[in-house]
Amino acid sequence: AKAPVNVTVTGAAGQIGYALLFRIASGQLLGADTPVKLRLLEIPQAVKAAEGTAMELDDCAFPLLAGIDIFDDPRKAFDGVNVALLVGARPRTKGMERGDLLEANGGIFGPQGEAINAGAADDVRVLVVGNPANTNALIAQAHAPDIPAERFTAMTRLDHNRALSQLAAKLNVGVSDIKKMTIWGNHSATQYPDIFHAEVNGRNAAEAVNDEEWLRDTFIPTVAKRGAAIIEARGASSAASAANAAIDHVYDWVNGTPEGDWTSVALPSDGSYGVPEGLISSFPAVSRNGSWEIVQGLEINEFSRERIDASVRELEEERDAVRKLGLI
Ligand code: NAX
Repeated sequence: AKAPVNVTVTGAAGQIGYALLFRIASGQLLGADTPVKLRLLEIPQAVKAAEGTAMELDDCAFPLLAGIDIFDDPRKAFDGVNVALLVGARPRTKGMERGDLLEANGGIFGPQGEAINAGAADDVRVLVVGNPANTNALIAQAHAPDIPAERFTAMTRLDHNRALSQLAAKLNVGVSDIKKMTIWGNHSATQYPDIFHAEVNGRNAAEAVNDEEWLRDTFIPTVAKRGAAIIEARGASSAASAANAAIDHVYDWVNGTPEGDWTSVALPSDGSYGVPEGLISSFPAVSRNGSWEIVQGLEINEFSRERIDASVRELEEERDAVRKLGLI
C-alpha cells in the first residue's frame, strides 16, 4: 500500500474548510489509492471548532484517512507537509484600507512560508486560496527561499470553472464540450477570462459565440463578479465551489491535466506573455510529471492584451505595496 500523504489545511474550521476536508479524506484530492493524513491549522480560538470537524471526519470512517492532527502553531502543522492548502486568511473588514489588508495577511503568510521552508517534505506543493490569493502566495514564497518558487501557486480554478459554466450555458452545450479556457492575471475583479483560445466541440469558442458585446458586457463581468453575486444570493461567500476548485487544482497538479486541454493556475511568471518574471499571475497551464508548465505560443489579440495588462498592473501594485511594507 502507498504511504500516507500529509495534507495541511489552514483555516480548517472555516466554511471552505468544512466543504474541503471531507472531500480530501474521501480520496478526491489525490486519488482513490492514496491514503492521507490531515494536519489542520487554526488560530487558537477556532481549534475547538476544528476538533468538532475532526470528530465528524472520524465518524465518516473514510478508509483512506490515516489520521488527523490539529495545531495552532504553523511550525508543527507544516512539519512533513506534502500538500499545503492555505485557506485561512484575514478578510477585509469595514474601513480597512488595502495596505492594512496586505499587512494583516503578511502577518499570516510570512510565518506560514517560513514554517513550510523549515519543515516541508521535498515534494511540497502549495496552493493559496485565502485572499488576496496571488499576493499572499508571493509573500509565503518569499519566506521559503529553500523551496523551488514554482511550488507556490494561487487559485484561479474557481474562476476557470465559473467561466466554463457561463460559456456552456450561453452555447447550450455541456461543460465537458469546452476545452482550453483561460483565466489571466489576478484572482480579483480585474481577472480576464479569455475564450479566444477556447474550443467548443473542436470549434473556436469566440467564433461560436460571435458576439463581442456579450463577451465584453456579460461574460467577463459575470465571471469576474461571481463571488459578489454568490454573497448577494446566499448570504455567505462561495464555499463548496471554492473547495471543489481546490480539489481540481491539486488533483490535476499531481495526476496531470487531460491530453488536449489545459487549465488556469496562478503561478510564478517566467516572463511569458509579457508578465513580469516572478509575479504570481494566472496563466493557461498543463501539468506534466507533477509540474505546471505555462502553455506557450498563444497569440494574444488587442482585446485580450489590454485586459491581461490591466490585471497584471494590479498585481504589480500589490507586489510593490507588500515590498514597501517589508513583507517580501
Ligand atoms: P472563513 O472565515 O469561514 O474561514 C477562515 C478560517 O481561517 C477561520 O476559521 C479562521 O479562524 C481561520 N484563520 C484565520 N487566520 C488564520 C491563521 N493565521 N492560521 C490558520 N487559520 C486561520 O472563510 P472561508 O469562507 O473559508 O474563506 C477562506 C478564504 O478563501 C478567504 O480569504 C476568502 O476570501 C478566500 N476565497 C478564495 C477564493 C478563490 O477563488 N481563491 C474563492 C472563495 C473564497 O472567497
